[in-house]
Amino acid sequence: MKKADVDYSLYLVTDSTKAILGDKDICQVVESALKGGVTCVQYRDKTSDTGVLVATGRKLHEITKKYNVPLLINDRIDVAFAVGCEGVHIGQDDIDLASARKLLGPDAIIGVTVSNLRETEEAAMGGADYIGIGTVFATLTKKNSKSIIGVDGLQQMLVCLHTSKSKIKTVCIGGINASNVSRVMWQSAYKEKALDGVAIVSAIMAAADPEASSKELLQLVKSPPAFAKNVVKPDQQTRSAEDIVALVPKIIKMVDSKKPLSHNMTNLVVQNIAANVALSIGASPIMANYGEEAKDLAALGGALVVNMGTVTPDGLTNYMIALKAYNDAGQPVVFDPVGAGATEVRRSATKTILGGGYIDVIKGNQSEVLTCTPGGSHLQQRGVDSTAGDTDLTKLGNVVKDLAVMRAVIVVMTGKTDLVTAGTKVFKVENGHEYLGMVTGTGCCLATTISAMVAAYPEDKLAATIAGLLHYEIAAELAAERQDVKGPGTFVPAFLDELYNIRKATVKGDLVWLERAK
Ligand code: 3NM
Ligand code: MG
Repeated sequence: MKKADVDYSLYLVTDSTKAILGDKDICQVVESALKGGVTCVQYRDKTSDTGVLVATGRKLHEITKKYNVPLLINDRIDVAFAVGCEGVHIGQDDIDLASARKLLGPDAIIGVTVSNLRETEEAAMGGADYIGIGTVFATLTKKNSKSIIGVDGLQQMLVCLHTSKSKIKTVCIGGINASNVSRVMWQSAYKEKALDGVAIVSAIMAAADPEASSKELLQLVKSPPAFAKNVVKPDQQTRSAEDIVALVPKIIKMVDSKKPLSHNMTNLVVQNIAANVALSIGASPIMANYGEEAKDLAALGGALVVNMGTVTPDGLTNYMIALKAYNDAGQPVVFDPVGAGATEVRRSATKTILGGGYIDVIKGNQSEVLTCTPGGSHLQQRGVDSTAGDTDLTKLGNVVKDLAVMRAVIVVMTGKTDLVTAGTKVFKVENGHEYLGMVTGTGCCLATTISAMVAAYPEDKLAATIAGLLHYEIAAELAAERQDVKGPGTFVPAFLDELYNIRKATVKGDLVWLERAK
């Protein structure tokens, strides 16, 4: 077996503890996992005597050889040498990479555990064959994890390897199981260096049927998740603004005819107005903050809005359940990180939401969006309405582009000029009215509007997002200009009227309103 041919797709790491292996025989479990399609095995036993390690290692090697799968030994070069297996896996506290290589020779497979950029670079430069990146999610299997890096951290390390043009193979580890594996693989592959596979302990070693679990996991590693079907395509990103504006009437009509569900998990302050906005644009609103309802609602073909307006621990749990339900159903999710940078609780919740599922559209003001960028979690925002104050649109454009690429999302950064991007081109929208900033919940209702558009026209979420923005902001202009509107109070009902009027006019083919798009 040549090292270059090793397939890391489904990498089993064994565990001999009572809590995971139980009373089962390790060799039988590994053999059934191999039958199920495991492509690489690491024998990891932190407690047994050396004699047991060597004896078990030899038995395991007889088995893995039958399946033409490499066997690596955790920590122990001497055991790997005695067993005569294909290599070792070493952590940061074990023997150093250079010495391991010297002892085992150039043909041995040597893998290294990394949890930050420095360790990643060192392992890649030092000639490791692969790295195990972790800990992705908190896991009971390894309670002494140095850091939980999330999908975020994983993405950053892959970007780093991509930049340095490294050929090193990569797997991730920690809390990977059937419920998240296909999402993690997909979210770690967009544009940048892709993950080669996943390393798994308990989801196979503790499974009732390791063969069936391995089969399922391998299938999930290789197949894109449901939400990936309608990701914005490269040619949709490079269109002209005019091409997108030309699609707006069609999208608004789609909302009118399909009446998509807009499922809002939102704060008390805006529930009423968000529901009215949804009705005015022709969508069907439901305000449902209980996560357990999401599975049934997602099956109705609508979109979810996660609005972090009044985040609580319970609320966060509910968001995560709903996010998973919509991801599994392949239905779109709009994230409104209200006040994301205002408190430590919100910064942490933002990280949890972004790392715990796939978001189609992130919509926020400047400081909210900046808080969603890697490294953005340290930014301090004053309140929910404040902006970070940067007016350099080119610079901001690059920030939103990077965010869109890294997370494979559409980003809408609202402000005097709104920026919209899916990663390639930044579209600027200059519409809107200052009254929008004087009424509570108008940002939240924009997310509701966008959710209806992407639900009605999922094949082109970028155009749908821009359609939502134009419908919304031009309605605000038309309302503000009305004779009967004297200020923010009279603006609200007029705004609902104009949202409705734009829809009705568009359905009739009257597109005068759209001439205001700028
Ligand atoms: N190493 P499970 S996490 C062995 O972060 C190991 O380096 C980790 O177990 C690291 O698949 C981990 O059951 C345990 O979550 C992974
Ligand atoms: Mg170790």
